[in-house]
Amino acid sequence: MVLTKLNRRQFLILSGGSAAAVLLSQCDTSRSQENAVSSSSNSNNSNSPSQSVYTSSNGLLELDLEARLSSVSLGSQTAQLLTYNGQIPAPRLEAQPGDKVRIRFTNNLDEPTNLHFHGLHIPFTGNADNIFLNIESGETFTYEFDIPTNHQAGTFWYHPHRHGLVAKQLFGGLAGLFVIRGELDEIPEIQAAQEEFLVLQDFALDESGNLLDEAQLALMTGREGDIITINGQTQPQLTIPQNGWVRWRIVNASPSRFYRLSLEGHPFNVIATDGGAVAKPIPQSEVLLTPGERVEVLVQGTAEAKDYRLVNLPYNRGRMGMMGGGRMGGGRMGGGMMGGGRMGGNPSDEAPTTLATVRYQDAVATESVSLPTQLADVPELPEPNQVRQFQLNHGMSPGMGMVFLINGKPFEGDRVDTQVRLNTVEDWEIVNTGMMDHPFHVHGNAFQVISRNNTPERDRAWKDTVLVKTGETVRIRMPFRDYTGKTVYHCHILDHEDLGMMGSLLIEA
Ligand SMILES: [Cu+2]
Repeated sequence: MVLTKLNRRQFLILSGGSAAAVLLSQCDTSRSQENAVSSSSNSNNSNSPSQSVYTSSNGLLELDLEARLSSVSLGSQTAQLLTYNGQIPAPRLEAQPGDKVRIRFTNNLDEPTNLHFHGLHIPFTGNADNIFLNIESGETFTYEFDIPTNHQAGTFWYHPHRHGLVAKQLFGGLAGLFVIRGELDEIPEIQAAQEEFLVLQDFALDESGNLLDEAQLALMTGREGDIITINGQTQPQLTIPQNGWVRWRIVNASPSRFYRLSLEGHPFNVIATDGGAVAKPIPQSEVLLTPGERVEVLVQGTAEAKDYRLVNLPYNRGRMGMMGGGRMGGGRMGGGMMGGGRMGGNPSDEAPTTLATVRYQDAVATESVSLPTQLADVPELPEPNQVRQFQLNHGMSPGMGMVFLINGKPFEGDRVDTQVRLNTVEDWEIVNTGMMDHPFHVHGNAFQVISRNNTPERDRAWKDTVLVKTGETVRIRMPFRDYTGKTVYHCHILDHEDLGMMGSLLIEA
């Protein structure tokens, strides 16, 4: 088996007899190559579905993608989940700057949906990253767009974004990686590292493996499930080359759950955030990943060779009280609308949980590996043309119950909330006056965090989702480049988005 530099140790197998073979038999000659990837790190769970990878070839990434209910092995259970092409997580898509992407998407769910390409700088109108599209059950729609020739390399992802159904569909399992290859991947030290993708998802199932009904979930807090998976597996075993480096490319694909990740005995070296590379590696003992965020870290395998736990540390992101009162005594409101326990909605603030076990494997010669010193030029943005403020809060609405608001208003698709000019730079102050943390996400253009509560941000980085804690003001600086039209910004606790915490952004020439 010949292994490429970028996915050494990932054995490429053309799957026979599966859906992949059916897809390949229908394809024209220009179709992108699809490979089923069976990583040795998945050895803990041999009956999990194979994850496929679609890679562009000759400038074209082309595939069929079908959203449907599928029977999937999840931990010790067989689960009925919402999938793209029957896979949890969905197929990984890989393209390069300048490529054309064509996705023939079929909605075989029993309700409308669409696709959002989270973090990609592509048009947000027409048949590109257009979250206003409504693809009805049974319909097929062809997405087609070009990746700009100057697009950042990075870890992006795709998921449904049909307003009102986003949290439900993501929590059903609909999420996959969209990787743009580029300069970061060419740095020799990074090429030498073992590359792994970690898609973090959580699920809530009944005893028969069916998704829990929404009535059983804590929607106000943001739904969380007690089954946490990495690449569709519960507590998988991951590997690090002894004396070498592993590059973990992590996405939080959960609708509400925060992950505060720490690996016993091993610091993380952050090399990329949502929008691609940072200037140089940033050592951190832990990484907080809120819904929608991505991070890339390098980890060195030079500790004692034994098993280490990748843990999710406690985090209190706040929770809703009975009638929306404030937080009490520096802690959180106890209980919340749905009570505690399994469906209490926020178990992640209680105790560390083990997400995976990490083991050393395949010793690498020590002298051949090192941490890269310089990764990318992250330019300082010019002073803003305009400063705006966005207040995140919640309230009661007659007939609607609890609603989540931006600047006092719940989302309405026909309204334009924020109008900006193309080729300008703006500072947005995101003010959280509510009692829960809200990760704020903007579609279409990446931004840089300038300050949090007036404390300047230490490291310059491209982001598209930023945590705004309760009581906090986060200032972001954003250039509006290349594309005009209407898109959105919203809280990435997707129940909050579905319950109104979204605004529309019109970019005009
Ligand atoms: Cu929120």
